[in-house]
Amino acid sequence: MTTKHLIPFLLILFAAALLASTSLAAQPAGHASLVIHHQTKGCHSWSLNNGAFKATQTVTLRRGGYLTVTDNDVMSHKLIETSGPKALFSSKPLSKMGATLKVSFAKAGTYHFTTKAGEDYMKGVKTVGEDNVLRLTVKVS
Ligand SMILES: [Cu+2]
Repeated sequence: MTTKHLIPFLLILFAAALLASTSLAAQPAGHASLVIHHQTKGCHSWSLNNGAFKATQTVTLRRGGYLTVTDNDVMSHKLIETSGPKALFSSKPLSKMGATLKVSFAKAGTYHFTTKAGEDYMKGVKTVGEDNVLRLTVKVS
């Protein structure tokens, strides 16, 4: 190989390496976790992968990926799918503190969820303002 041919060859190598690294970075995760906790204002919120606690969360997963949801709130929560392809629930509602469930996503698309909080929580729990409605968008590609 002459020097004249070496430069375009190196450029192609560089472009290929760049392409490979960006496609790796664009690959969505196969797993994410959500934790619901109790708070005085709004009663509850949830955190995605140990991030900030908010009422509304959005997560991107790869096809075949799954989500674990843990209820550390003082009340039960029922995770309900409101739209999108049918997600697969591993178990029953989050009926007590520390309960965990797994949701799997076999199909690409946008899934929407909400939770229905149980009213059966302990007496004496004080909250401020309207109870938050937890919402979740899962984008699967
Ligand atoms: Cu709550």
